[in-house]
Amino acid sequence: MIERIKKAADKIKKAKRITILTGAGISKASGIPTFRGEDGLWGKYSISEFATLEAFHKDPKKVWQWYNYRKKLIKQAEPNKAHYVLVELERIFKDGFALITQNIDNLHTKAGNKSVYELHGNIFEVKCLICNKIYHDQTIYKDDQLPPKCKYCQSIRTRPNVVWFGESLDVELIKKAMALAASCDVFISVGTSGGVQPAAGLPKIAQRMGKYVVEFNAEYSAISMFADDVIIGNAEKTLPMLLN
Ligand code: BV8
Ligand code: ZN
Repeated sequence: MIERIKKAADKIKKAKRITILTGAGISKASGIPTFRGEDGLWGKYSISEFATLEAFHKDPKKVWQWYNYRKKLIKQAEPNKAHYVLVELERIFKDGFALITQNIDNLHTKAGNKSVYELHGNIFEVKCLICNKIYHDQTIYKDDQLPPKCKYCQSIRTRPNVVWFGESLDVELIKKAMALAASCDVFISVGTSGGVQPAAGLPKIAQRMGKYVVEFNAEYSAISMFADDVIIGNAEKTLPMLLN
C-alpha cells in the first residue's frame, strides 16, 4: 500500500488542479455513523420512512425528530485527521483545489476548508417552504418544538435543507461538480461506497477524461473500478501518509 500512496503523492505533487469527492466514511472516525455496512444508518432506519419528500409530507415531525437526533450527534463531532489533510491540500493548491462532498455534516467547513460543494445539503440549514428562505440553524430542538418555526415568517412548514432520495440535486451544483471532475489533474475519492447517483458518477467522468483517479476507502466500492489506484484502509490513517 505504501508504494501506491507514494505514487498518489507524486501525482498530486505534479498536479495543478485536484478535485476531491468525500462520503460518510471520512467522518466515521469523528463518531458519525455511515449509511451502509455494519451499524450503518440505512440498516436501522429505512430511506422511505425518513429520507424522502413523501416521508416528510406524511409525518414532518417524525422526519424532523430523526434529523434533530443526527444533528445532536454531528454537533458534538470534531473533524478528524483525514479532514485536516484536505485543509492542508487546499492551502497548497489554493484555487486549484475543489472539495465535493455528499456529507451533510458540515465537518469540512468546521475543519477549515473554504471551497466545499455540498451536493446533498447541510444538516444545519433549514429551508422554509412558505417564504423559501434558507438559513443556518445550529439549534437542537425539544420534540415539542418540531418542526421548527421559520425565523423569518414564523411558519412551521420548514424542512431540513438536505437532498432526499428522488429529489433532484441543484442543477448548477451538479454541473459544476461534473466540470470539476473533468477539468482536474487528479481526482481523489475518500470514504464513499459509490452507492448514490449522480454523485457516484463523478469518478467515472474523471476516469473517462483520462485523469489520475485514486480512491481511499476502507473496502473496495463501486468507485474502485474507475480508480487507477485503490488504497484500502481507514482514511484517518491513510490520507495523512500523502503529506509525509
Ligand atoms: C436524483 C442526504 C433524480 C440526506 C442523501 C441514477 C441516476 C440518478 C438517480 C438515480 C440513479 N439510480 C438511482 C437513483 C436514485 C437515487 C439513488 O442513487 N439511489 C440509490 C440508493 C440507488 N438518487 C437520488 O435519488 C438522488 N436524486 O438523482 O434525483 C431526479 C432528477 C431530476 C428530477 C427529479 C429527480 C438524490 C440522492 C441524494 C440522497 N441524499 N443524503 C441525508 O444524509 O439524510 S444520500 C446519502 O448517501 C448520503 O448523502 C451519503 O453521503 C450518500 C452516499 O453514501 P456514502 O457517503 O457513500 O456512505 P456509505 O455508508 O454508503 O459508504 C461509506 C463508505 O466509507 C463505505 O464504502 C465504507 O467502507 C467506507 N468507510 C467506512 N469507514 C471508513 C471508510 N473509508 C475510509 N475510512 C474510514 N474510516
Ligand atoms: Zn418562512
